[in-house]
Amino acid sequence: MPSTLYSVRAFATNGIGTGYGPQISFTTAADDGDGVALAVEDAGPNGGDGNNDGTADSLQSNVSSLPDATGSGYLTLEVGGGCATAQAVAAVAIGSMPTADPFGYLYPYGLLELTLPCETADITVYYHIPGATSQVSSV
Ligand SMILES: [Ca+2]
Ligand SMILES: [Ca+2]
Repeated sequence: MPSTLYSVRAFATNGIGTGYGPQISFTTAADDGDGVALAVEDAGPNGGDGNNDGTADSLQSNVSSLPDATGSGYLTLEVGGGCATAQAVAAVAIGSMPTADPFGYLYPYGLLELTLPCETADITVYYHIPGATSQVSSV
């Protein structure tokens, strides 16, 4: 969603007439479209730049920083490889998997769910978890 200018003004009417409050205007920040609230990304690791590329993740539709589903810390998801954006990014608990993992893997920091508007992508996940080794995975 692009940034949007809003103007609001309060008014009250009684038997004497109508009184108006001051007009107040504010501009909403542009949403980068990845499904993670700007404030959540801005509160992320490294001053809101979880992939440490020098640009706030809240300005990058292909980078999402959000708390993991277990409350352990933040995860940063980075989409590349010709896919320019991730959508509807969310941290989900392992219990939300439709079927049990047939390989028996453990997911100590839950799962990330996302929608990609492309067929293939390189996905990197950065783990910002106290006591955990930062890990990069590409699929
Ligand atoms: Ca970044
Ligand atoms: Ca983002």
